[in-house]
Amino acid sequence: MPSITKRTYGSRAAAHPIPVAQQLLACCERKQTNLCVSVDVTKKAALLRIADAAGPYICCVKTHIDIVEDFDQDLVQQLQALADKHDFLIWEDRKFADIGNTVRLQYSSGIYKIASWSHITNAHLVPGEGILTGLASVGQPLGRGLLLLAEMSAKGNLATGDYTRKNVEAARRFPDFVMGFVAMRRVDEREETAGGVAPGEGADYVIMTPGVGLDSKGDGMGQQYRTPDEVVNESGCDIIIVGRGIYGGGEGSADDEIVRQSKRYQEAGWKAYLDRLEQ
Ligand code: 5BU
Repeated sequence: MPSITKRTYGSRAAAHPIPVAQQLLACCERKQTNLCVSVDVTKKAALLRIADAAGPYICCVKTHIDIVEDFDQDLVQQLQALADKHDFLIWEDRKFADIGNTVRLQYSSGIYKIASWSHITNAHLVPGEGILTGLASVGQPLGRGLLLLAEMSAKGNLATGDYTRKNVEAARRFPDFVMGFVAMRRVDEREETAGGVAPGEGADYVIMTPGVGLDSKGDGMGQQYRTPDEVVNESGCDIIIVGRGIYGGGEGSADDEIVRQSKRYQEAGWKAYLDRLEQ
């Protein structure tokens, strides 16, 4: 079997054990996009408008639902309708980081009921593997997938070295729920595991990568940007996550500018993927 970076999204979709990873990879193949738009805005109408404008060019919408000032269940329903209309998945970037019992409640309950609408969510391993048991108890029966935050994009972040390796090892113990990593490179490659052949080695993990920008190198608050080519072709990541590069950081970008930037990142991300397959 060729290494993951040499396989097409379509072939990986067909073989993947986690249904939501199959859906995501198949969507990439179908729409010829590895672009996830990160919609970090504080108004419901702006979130829906950006998701609708970017919709044809993306495989996933990433939300921070707790920053939306006028959140209601209708927002979730409208977002789900857009996901159906445009064929994309929804990822709530919740970054769970508590003990199993607490995250179980945070994931299923409260105002947001994240597990009821978000195909994908993510977690830090800081509390230990109980966080995975807690989240899996809610998400797995619903067919959801989890990303572990093995690395981060921000300058000086502490998700490095042994911590990153521990994330990969923990993922291998939850093969029906952990579908991949937020990471800056292919953290799951053999040489990155702690010696020898780990159980589950060879599993297919989707690497989703923030800190992507074509026009800027940072934001003055620690964010560090790389190009789609650096992320997908040079570093072997699978999905590029772009926020302010698409909607300009405000809520007021015109729809045609959102469309223009979404197309631009889609084309750059897809070209990087084709170049990676060819090399
Ligand atoms: P930007 O506007 O493209 O910089 O937005 C990046 C998004 O990705 C934003 O929602 C962050 O919360 C998210 N992010 C990140 O930037 N870096 C990380 O390491 C992780 C998430 Br994890």
